[in-house]
Amino acid sequence: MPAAVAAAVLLGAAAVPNAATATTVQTVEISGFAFNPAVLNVTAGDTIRFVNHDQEAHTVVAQSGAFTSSGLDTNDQWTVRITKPGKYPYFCSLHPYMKGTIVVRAARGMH
Ligand SMILES: [Cu+2]
Repeated sequence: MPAAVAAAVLLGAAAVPNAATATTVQTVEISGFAFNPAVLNVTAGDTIRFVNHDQEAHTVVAQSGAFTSSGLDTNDQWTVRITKPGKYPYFCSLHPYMKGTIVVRAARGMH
């Protein structure tokens, strides 16, 4: 099925040993003008979900430009899936003192 293969490559699933396995979702809670946890360790291919519990809007912007969220109002969620291992420091563009880091380690079998 060429179409399915193309879709898998587009999603970076080619690097995941078993593409049929559901992606792991990890959550960063935004509350009190802070990202919790401030440092989140994930595996390549994981999905990171940001949930804003504040009454104030926030955003999630990678310092490298690797990802940029839309504006998150109260109780809004935004997810990003990262397939490339590395350190991803990010901040809130509305409150630049709000900072966090996502550390992405290689999935098993990628070494
Ligand atoms: Cu903010």
